Amino acid sequence: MPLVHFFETSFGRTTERRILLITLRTDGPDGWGECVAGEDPFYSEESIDTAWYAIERYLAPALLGREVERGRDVPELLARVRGHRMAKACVENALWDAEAQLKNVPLWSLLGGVQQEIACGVSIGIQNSPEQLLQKIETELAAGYRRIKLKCKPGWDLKIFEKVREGWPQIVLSCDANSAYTLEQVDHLKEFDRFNLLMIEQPLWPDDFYFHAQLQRKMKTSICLDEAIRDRRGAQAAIELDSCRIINIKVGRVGGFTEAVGVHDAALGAGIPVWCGGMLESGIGRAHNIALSTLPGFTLPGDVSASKRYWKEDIIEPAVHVSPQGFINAPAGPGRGFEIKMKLVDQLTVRKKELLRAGQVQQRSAVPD
Ligand code: OSB
Ligand code: MG
Repeated sequence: MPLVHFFETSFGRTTERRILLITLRTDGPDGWGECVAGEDPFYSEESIDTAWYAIERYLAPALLGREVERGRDVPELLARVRGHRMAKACVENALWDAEAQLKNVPLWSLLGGVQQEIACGVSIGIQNSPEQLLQKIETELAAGYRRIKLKCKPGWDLKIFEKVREGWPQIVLSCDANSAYTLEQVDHLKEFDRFNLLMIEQPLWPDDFYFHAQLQRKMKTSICLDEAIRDRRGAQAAIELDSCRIINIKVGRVGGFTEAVGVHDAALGAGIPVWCGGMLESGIGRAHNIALSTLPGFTLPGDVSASKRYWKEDIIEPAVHVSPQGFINAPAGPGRGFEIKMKLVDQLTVRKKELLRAGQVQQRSAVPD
């Protein structure tokens, strides 16, 4: 799916997405999952191709033909496989999706959500010029978004923040480095404190807690961890070490809804605010992010934005809409609360495979390999 506008981070530019979707057949309704892994292993170790491999070879066989009643029973069935969290999340979340439909409740309430209105922010990538960035900010603020997050890296940071603060001294502003700095740049990073940023997201290495704690002691701006938080245990460690004062929760990054709720609970218990991150998802991942964002600890605006910021036509119906005040309403219907546009999904599909339990014969229409 081509993006409406390219998206550039410190690790590269994306112009179109390759997305892996799962339809999970159950005795009841079908559940859908979206794998948020990137096209290349630049954000994390996973990519869309390693997810396909992990699901086909290990994760699907661990579930096929089994009695599994709840989404939250899935992690233990997949636990033998180490890592591959985005692949696991794709499978587990599809089961939650089916479970909520079967129980005839919204997915968000099954997850323990309480907030019917979700505050939305936007993540604005590195642009071709500062002028192009200022133009984008103008557009997003006019659309109602409640927090602007700027991607940054050496050479696209202090000068940019200066220009943005000149135009908008008061807006809620944050930045995301995607691990573009090292501790040798501590004096440079301390300069970020001049711009009244809500947070700096993942300034250092993607697997690090220890040096982030050192940096947090030297900076006033709150550090938020994204890449480094891989599970609830990691969240507890990072909080105890004071490696971060805010956590970005991405359901794919932590391996599924069960663990995402666990990270949320750990943060809520420690008084650490969380928000829902995004991975340029299509509508299915987007619907799942909306559901997660309704949990009580999600007190900061997320990177959960309208479909039209990303796609000419999203694969769900209705498309995700953000109000002029910058909120998304949690859907009232059962399950994910958005229909899949099957015709569009079929048109966009370049490869599909039906995975069956041993001895099962192919049902429904024949599916090419
Ligand atoms: O670090 O939050 C990130 C997109 C791809 C990979 C990593 C990140 C992002 C975003 C975009 O910031 C969030 C979104 O709008 O989906
Ligand atoms: Mg991030």
